[in-house]
Amino acid sequence: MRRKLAAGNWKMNGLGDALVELRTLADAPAPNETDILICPPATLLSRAADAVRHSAVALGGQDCHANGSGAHTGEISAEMLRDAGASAVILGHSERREDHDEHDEDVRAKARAAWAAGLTAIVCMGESLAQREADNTLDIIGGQLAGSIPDNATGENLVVAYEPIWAIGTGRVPTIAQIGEVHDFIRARLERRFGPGVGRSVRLLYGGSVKPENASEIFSVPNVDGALVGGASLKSADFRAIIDAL
Ligand code: G2H
Repeated sequence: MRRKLAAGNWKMNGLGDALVELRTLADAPAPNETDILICPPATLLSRAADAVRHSAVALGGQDCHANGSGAHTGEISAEMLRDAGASAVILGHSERREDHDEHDEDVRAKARAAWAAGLTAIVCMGESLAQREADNTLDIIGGQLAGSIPDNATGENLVVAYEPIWAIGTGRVPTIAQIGEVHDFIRARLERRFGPGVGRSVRLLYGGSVKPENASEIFSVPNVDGALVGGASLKSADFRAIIDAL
């Protein structure tokens, strides 16, 4: 039985006063069957760790370097994230793939680094609008799955997030049938590659314009085990409503 996961990706949002929202989230009673994760900007991670101490809210990073340490000015290692209080890290988000020219092999190397540091890798993938309109969605997802995820995945160290690029921050959401088709495909590919035990235990998140208003419908789709939420995770009331819809 897979536990539900509500993950918030604050992206490049949040100064110190954003911790008020985090404390509000952490102070409210959490549903037993749902894991809650917030990925704030790295500058807030240590203070966020204080804010969520003794609560059900876990923390994650938004990216990490593939190396453990060294001369990489401006970069953050997986071990540093762990040291600052993270238990997970988002990898291969389309904004990283597009803005920083990250490719599947980069994401795969980062996932290895995350695992070496004891972090769960939340590996993101998704097609562009042009790729969907050309009917290439499953080929694209299949390639990203094969290329971005290292061997030795388990239900504990890996979460896969399906985020169609055209749905991110746009308010456009795929149909239930479209989400279901991709999530079923990802599940089948994971089972084929890692075996049924691991393949069925990896949690699959949907991401892209998840809001309190559409969360219940999205969560009704089989093989959707939760959400990776951007904009709507910045306000604790909105994020709480999404958690409650799971
Ligand atoms: C997709 C998502 C969070 P939003 O990037 O990863 O953002 O919910 O704002 O579309």
